[in-house]
Amino acid sequence: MKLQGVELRTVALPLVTPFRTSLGTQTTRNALLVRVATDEGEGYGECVAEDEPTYCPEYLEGAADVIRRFFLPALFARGDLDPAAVAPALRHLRGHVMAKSAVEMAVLDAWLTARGVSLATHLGAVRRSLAVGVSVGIAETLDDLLDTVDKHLTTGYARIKLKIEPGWDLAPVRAVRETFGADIMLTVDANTAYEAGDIPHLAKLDAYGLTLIEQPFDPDDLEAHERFAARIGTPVCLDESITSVRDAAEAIRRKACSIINIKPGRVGGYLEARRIHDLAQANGVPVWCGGMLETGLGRAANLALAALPGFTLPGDISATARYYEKDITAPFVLVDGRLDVPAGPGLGITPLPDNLQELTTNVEWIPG
Ligand code: OSB
Ligand code: MG
Repeated sequence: MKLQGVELRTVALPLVTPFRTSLGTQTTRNALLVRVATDEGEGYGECVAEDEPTYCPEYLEGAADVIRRFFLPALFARGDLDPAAVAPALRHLRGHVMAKSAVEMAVLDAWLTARGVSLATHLGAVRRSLAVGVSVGIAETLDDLLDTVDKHLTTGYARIKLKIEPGWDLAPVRAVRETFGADIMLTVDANTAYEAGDIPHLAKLDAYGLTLIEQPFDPDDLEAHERFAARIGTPVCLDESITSVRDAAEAIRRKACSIINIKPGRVGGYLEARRIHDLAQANGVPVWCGGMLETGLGRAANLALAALPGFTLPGDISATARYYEKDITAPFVLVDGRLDVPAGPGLGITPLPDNLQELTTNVEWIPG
């Protein structure tokens, strides 16, 4: 497949309600879309970098810049391109895993669409629909939180994840357990808001039957996660700390986690995500698919990945309506608490031209 040109497009999707985490409050999802044009047809990728480098070092404008300035010249220089060749062709360019993931995703979509194969089939999916979870932001009051959780449980979500931070941890978890009972699947995510000195405090979460505690400490601080995991009965899950299959191997070896959140963008793409899945499965470590408030494109691809056999916990792959009134694709709707895994060629979904146009804030065509 020969790359002929690439379109970089920024879209702005207003959130139905603000999303607050220990990292900040978000009211609009600005997303960078990568459309590759090739001699065999086109494909779409989504870059999950956010506006600011708070979750990770990448940010949206920086991702667009590194794709435009460094990735595309390297890829245009190649005569022939297939999905597995993208990461090796960009390996000499350090970091920028989210930007790399978006480009690889677009090439996967184009290449698989031309061959009539779905991403789910290509990755090795074993399920056609999935029970999914929802990530619940930090609320103003416990009553507001309980209303929100009630609404999500009524909608049919199979797992509730509460965002926590110092000052908003034990009380919200206790309130949700007391109100909705011991049977709901409940997890928490701190997005690195704690320090090793908080271990005795966080260990009190053991009383609430959580399925996992996600990323309490700094991405670099495997040591603190290791100590915490040794101290607490609740499984520790890593998100920000895992940016490659090598990181995953190290974290498993050191027992810094017993569950891994896999986000394709955070690890450089869907193919590396599958390698982490395979490694985790070989080590008996459950994985689940994290989310970055994706548009319908990223959501479609995440559903394909999460249909692999080792993804044994519900992912942060909520229905479109959880975040957006209007998306660039047709909405994903929860039916009996499940989302269908797209079965069509490539991502199995394409943007709706009118929605795309309405939500676009910037477009740039880069010829090969
Ligand atoms: O830590 O999982 C996270 C959103 C943005 C950045 C980081 C995270 C999240 C979420 C939301 O938890 C996941 C989603 O619903 O897409
Ligand atoms: Mg997380």
